[in-house]
Amino acid sequence: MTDDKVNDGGDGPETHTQWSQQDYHHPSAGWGAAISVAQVLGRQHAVTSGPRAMLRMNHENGGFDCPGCAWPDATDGLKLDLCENGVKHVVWEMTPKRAGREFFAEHTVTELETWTDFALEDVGRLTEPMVYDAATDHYVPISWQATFDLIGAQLRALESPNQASFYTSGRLSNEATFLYQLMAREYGTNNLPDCSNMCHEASGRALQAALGTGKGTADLRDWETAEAIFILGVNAASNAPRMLTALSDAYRRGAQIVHINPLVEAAAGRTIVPHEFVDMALFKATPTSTLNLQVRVGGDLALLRGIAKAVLEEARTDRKALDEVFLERHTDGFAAYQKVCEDTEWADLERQSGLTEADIRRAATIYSQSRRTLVSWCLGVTQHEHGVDTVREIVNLLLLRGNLGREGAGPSPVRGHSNVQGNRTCGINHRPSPEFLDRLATACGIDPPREHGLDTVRTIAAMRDGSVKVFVGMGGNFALAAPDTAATGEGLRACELTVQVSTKLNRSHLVHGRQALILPCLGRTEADVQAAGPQSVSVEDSMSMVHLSIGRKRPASPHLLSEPAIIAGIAQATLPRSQTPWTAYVEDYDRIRDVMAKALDGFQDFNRRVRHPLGFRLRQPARELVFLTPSGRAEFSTADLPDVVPAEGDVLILQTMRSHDQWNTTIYSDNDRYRGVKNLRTLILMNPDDMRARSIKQGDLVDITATARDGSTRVLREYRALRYDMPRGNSAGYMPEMNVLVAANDYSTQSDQPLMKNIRIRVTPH
Ligand SMILES: Nc1nc2c(c(=O)[nH]1)N[C@H]1C(S)=C(S)[C@@H](COP(=O)(O)OP(=O)(O)OC[C@H]3O[C@@H](n4cnc5c(=O)[nH]c(N)nc54)[C@H](O)[C@@H]3O)O[C@H]1N2
Ligand SMILES: Nc1nc2c(c(=O)[nH]1)N[C@H]1C(S)=C(S)[C@@H](COP(=O)(O)OP(=O)(O)OC[C@H]3O[C@@H](n4cnc5c(=O)[nH]c(N)nc54)[C@H](O)[C@@H]3O)O[C@H]1N2
Ligand SMILES: [Mo]
Repeated sequence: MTDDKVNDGGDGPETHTQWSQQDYHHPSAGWGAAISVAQVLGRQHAVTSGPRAMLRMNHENGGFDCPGCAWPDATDGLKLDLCENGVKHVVWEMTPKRAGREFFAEHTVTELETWTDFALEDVGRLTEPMVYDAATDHYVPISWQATFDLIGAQLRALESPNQASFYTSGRLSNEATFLYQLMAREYGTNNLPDCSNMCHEASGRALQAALGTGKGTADLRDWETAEAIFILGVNAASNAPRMLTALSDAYRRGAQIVHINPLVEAAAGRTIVPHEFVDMALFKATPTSTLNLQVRVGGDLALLRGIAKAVLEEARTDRKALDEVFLERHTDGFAAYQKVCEDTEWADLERQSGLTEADIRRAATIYSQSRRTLVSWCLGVTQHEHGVDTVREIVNLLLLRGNLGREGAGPSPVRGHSNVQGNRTCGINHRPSPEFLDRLATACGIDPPREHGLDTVRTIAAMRDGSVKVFVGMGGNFALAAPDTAATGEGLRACELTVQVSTKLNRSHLVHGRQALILPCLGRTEADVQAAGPQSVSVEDSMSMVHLSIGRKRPASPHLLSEPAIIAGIAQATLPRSQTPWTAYVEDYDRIRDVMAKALDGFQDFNRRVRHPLGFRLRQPARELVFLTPSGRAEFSTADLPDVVPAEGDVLILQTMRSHDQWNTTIYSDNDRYRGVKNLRTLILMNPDDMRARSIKQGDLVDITATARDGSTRVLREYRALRYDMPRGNSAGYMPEMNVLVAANDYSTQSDQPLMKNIRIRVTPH
């Protein structure tokens, strides 16, 4: 890469140190993590404030919720259950560095475009609102009131509210979320795309169809009592590190732990749990796996169906292989599913899963010997064309043995952002149900639009064709996180106005509309003081626990506003005749919670219940065997087995994933410790035989050409090919850099999720 190249994004810090790759033999977490934490604290000059903040994180009373992943807090509420990546995440927000007005005066936007994404965020926290000045190509300071007036004028001038789109990244609190969707709907649009559209849309739709609730049913206690745990398509050691604690506990009590992943990730090895100080001191590691199955990318449905087929075969001689009472009482469509399994040939299951019949049967034996089975999954399952079908197959398999509605069992998706699940619960949904809208209308006295709005991929298309003219990003980094970096950039640049509510400088501030605003907000760790005093907010974790989060740190700048205050400011400027008490809501968030209690199912008595030490759990009807489906039962599905093996021999399937040292588009370093890689992100991991077949040697520079469904091609040049243990025909590399290769139109017809784990590529020597 040459220095003057305009960055299309994602890069970590510039480094002149030689890259390297070695096998990783150490346990996950443990001392490697501790050392890495120390380095991060040092780099961000947070050696004393960092550890003090950690002690307040995830604490049952008066702490703030870790803004990292959505894994729930320990059920006893007492363990100091921290993880390396949560610490990195918090420290990143608490940096003493600042991106103030002097910084913006020194650098034009054109110059900043050449910076790496690491360098952009590393400038530090944003301190005051800024507006883009086209005459000088600089961002210049602007007052808060002027930003609201500008946005209000622009939104009021649109011909239709549907010409604006309001994106959410899953960082927003429940209270901010509720106000945000209220503002959008009172204004008149359901254009509420969110990061979930790229993440767990498939899970939500599949669980909704099968069980009548779009969420997992298992909680942490179930993780503590399961006899078998299947984990599909999650890199837990990096992305949900606190799962390691659950896995090592499970191993010690003799549970079976099956990892299903094309790569043998660190969580499929052994771990040293960080809060177990004795183990840390003695370097005592606990295994976190009993079986690893290296499925072909996209081959999970075939594997799951193979397990079901084997269990059904077993049931011919052993009636206890199935839970017949459960099937009879609680399910619909079993006979059709049984037939589909019987009709699918082992040869097809082997070819599509990339596994042998013997391996599949091994997993089936574990499944049928366990009385309590839990299945967990993340993006390896969802970011495919057939993501919905695969999640439904997970449910099919669970139903066969009644693994639902009882302890130690059930579906348990690992969600992404710390409050992405809460955002959906509180109304971020471009396809709201009529019941939701009716209740909102009554509780808030508004007349919300009924037609469905735009999601992420449709917002990109609408910005490009000019039908969306205003983009508001409530958190996140849309320019980089969304598919097809070039197309997304084209869309954002075509907008009349782009507004980004952010904590740090990022690519989405540089890829902007004709007018552009940066609105800096408080972070989760910071004190939010309003007229009624210090405010707390609530969040919902992956397992439906809703609890309070309260920041105590002095805000990064006195000019920051909270997200609710920013939303209220925009709403008042946009809706001058609004009857919604925006000011009163911001003065005291209890008032927001009071209206949420009326508008949202399951939130009655919200203010009181959320103040319980560990919060409260949202009711999961499916957990109680109440299925809000058309049949009133849990529904089996009978999807066709998808063909995931490319017909052309030279095509590889590329999956894009996170390194250990990044948080989505925030990149902390160029290392990926558990995969043994140092100082390199522009890489593609390949099977050694696939490299040999293309005359590519370890570390060679290659070009990667992706071919979209419409035949169009996208290229990334000068990536380094590295050997990695994975099925032939597969390859892997990092998001967000590789979003350049994901065609904007290549999204699942089932979930509308971009195919970020299923890109057809050809790799050639550079
Ligand atoms: N530290 C940290 N934590 C995070 C994040 C972060 O960036 N950094 N991001 C958060 C967010 S928003 C999310 S959504 C989650 C993401 O959490 P993950 O889903 O773990 O994210 P990825 O890094 O995309 O990893 C995908 C995993 O699926 C595997 N995989 C790929 N294709 C397939 C397939 O076809 N089948 C199977 N079985 N496996 C496959 C990959 O090898 C990899 O292990 O993590 C959250 N937590
Ligand atoms: N190729 C490929 N692309 C992917 C994925 C993939 O696996 N492969 N994964 C997809 C997934 S699962 C997701 S969730 C998306 C992530 O998409 P996003 O959520 O849009 O992206 P993030 O990188 O998490 O956003 C980081 C920015 O959030 C801002 N921020 C941080 N904290 C706060 C806060 O408290 N408030 C506000 N307002 N802003 C804050 C900071 O300015 C920071 O720059 O990416 C998707 N993109
Ligand atoms: Mo995500």
